[in-house]
Amino acid sequence: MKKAIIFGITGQDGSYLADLLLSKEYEIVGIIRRSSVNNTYRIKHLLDDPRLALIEGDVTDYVSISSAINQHRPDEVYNLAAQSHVKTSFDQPIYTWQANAEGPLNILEAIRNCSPKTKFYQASTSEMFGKNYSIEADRKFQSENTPFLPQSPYAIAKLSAHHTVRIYREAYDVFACSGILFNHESERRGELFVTRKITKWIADFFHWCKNIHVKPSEINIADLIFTEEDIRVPRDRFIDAIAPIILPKLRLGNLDAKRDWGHAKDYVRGMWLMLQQDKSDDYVLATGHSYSVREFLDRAFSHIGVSDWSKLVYIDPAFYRPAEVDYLCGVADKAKAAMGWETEIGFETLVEGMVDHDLGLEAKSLDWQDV
Ligand code: NDP
Ligand code: GDR
Repeated sequence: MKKAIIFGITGQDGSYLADLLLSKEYEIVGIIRRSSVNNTYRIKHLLDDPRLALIEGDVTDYVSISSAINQHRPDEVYNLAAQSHVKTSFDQPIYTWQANAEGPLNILEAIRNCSPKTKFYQASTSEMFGKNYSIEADRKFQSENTPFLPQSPYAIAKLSAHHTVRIYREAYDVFACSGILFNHESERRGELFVTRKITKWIADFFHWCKNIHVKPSEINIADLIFTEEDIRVPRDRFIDAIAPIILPKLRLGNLDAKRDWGHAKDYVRGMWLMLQQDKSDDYVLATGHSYSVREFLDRAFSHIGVSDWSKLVYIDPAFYRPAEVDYLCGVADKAKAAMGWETEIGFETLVEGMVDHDLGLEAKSLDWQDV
């Protein structure tokens, strides 16, 4: 039985990776941060599995990391731990550096010193490309050959870690891989990332409509009063309304940014595949398709029958970033050729699945009567 340590097991990717490794009969040690609230809800379905052990640790603390690696000497270590919110990194650049740049360095040093045969996966990111892209035959894209031009403290720290991985591979002969992963989402996505923020709000809106006895698909915008920041139901029209009369609008920032969005389940399979290769290397994982936040809104709202969402969204400057990444579209040809990796879950299925999940309709078709 192989043994793996997962840093960041309580996050979106960590939880899916744990599902995958357990399905492959691994023994897993998950490193979790002490927290005053329960931070294991994404892995609650795994907590009784005897093959999973959780121990406390923090990637900024070399002592806890090296002691875990020394004690378990795992076959594989996956570092998914990070301060992963790009906008937050502008407010907390120093902590972001400690977690995202020094954290992986701490883990690699512990591997080099205590368990040099352990294979290592680092969660690199398309954010490292920042403003840069390659162009061929009028197509704009990023691949392993596109130069990096990071646009945030988050991306700068991740780029440092990316180069650290390469140095440990070349200078110390550690089997270390970086996956340059483009955005991947799911029903387990953190609620402050734009996709989940949208699908959660749509579910709130759907239930709000239901409480005022109107289907979202049949809602007459003229029956609602819109102020800049919220939506109201006129009391004279919905005399029996039991819902809150006021619903705050969906507050978003830049709707024109384009992202290459896939499903996290596909991406954790790619992480695992990287560590099963004969040689360590870096790979882009992406779908090859790019959509704007606006297009994500179109798809998500149309799933509940709303075609014009413009009055339901409030553009709030607070959600703009001091520096933005405008366009991401990855080419994962190298991963496909070397490992046979490609995505199985497309954009529509991803978006509709997230909306259905937030509506409480997982695995059911969307039916007004059921909600
Ligand atoms: P999440 O934010 O969902 O999860 C991050 C995880 O890291 C959580 O388990 C969190 O713990 C843990 N963590 C944060 N700081 C520390 C620390 N100091 N010590 C130990 N653990 C810590 O991120 P995702 O699952 O979405 O992403 C996984 C990794 O992949 C991250 O490194 C991210 O930067 C990177 N990435 C993600 C992409 C995506 O689209 N999802 C794309 C490219 C890269 P807690 O639960 O306690 O907060
Ligand atoms: P990103 O994801 O920054 O790409 O990083 P996020 O969902 O935060 O933003 C995507 C785009 O949407 C725009 N946007 C908003 N974003 C948020 N969070 N909230 C809003 O209200 C909002 N309105 C518009 C953003 O400006 C941006 O252009 C994610 C993380 O998972 C990183 O850890 C990972 O490395 C990259 O993906 C690849």
